[in-house]
Amino acid sequence: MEIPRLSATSTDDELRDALDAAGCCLIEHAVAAEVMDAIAAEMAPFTDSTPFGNTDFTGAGTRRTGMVIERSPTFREHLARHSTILTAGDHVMSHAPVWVLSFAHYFELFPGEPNQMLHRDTWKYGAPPLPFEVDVNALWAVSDFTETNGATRLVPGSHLWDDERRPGPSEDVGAFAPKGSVLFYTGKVFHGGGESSGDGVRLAINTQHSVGWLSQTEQMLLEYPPAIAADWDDDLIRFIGYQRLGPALGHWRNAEDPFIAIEEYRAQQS
Ligand SMILES: O=C(O)CCC(=O)C(=O)O
Ligand SMILES: [Fe+2]
Repeated sequence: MEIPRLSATSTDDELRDALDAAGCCLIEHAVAAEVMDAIAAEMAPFTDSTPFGNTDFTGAGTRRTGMVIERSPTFREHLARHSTILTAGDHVMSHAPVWVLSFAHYFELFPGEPNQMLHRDTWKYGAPPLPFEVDVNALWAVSDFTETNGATRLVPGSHLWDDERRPGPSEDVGAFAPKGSVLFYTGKVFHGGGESSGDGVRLAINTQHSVGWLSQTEQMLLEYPPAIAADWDDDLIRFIGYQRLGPALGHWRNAEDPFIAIEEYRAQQS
């Protein structure tokens, strides 16, 4: 199976259908290349001090820089709540009362990096597999994703596999895409970073989105306390976790809505 390819003018139904059928989808030119250049420029001052990966999985040729939501105003404005993210999340996690942004990191994959092990992102939970999807993730092409610079490999359709099945040697396909594109894949889709044989640094932002009743991949409220987050759009602030996370989840103080922490901080500042 191929990765379904859509464009910026494709419909929400086409995105939903692609995610149902393949568990993944590439949307070419979802944002302008200039948006990605601005993000790369905003992240550049922070990357030199980021350590390279120290496991086969995280990759000795890959740097993953965090705090993207604070460090990149352009990410906040153009990517974090992009309409395709909202469509994909609402669709894949339609069973959940709430879903949130769980992770946003800036990935630099350098020449010489080998293939990452094909995996399902749900393995991060270390929990028994669930019969339904609990997350949908995205890789934003901050540079082109090419055959030689480490474009992600995916196994379209593998979201429907049983838990024991593993990809065969030729079941994965490359997500080649121009800068500005976004690749979606559900938590159950087998995928992994590709091998880079030396064609510049592949730049990407990985965002992960999960149901409110699971731990976020990042400790978002610790990273972005009210003193940092209060300046942002209310929708984004709720999206990182300042909200009730289920019918009786996510309490703050006397079972209050955590967004009140933002409102109180704003009141103190004014
Ligand atoms: O860098 C990539 O293309 C994929 C990375 C990935 O899947 C992961 O780290 O979970
Ligand atoms: Fe992954």
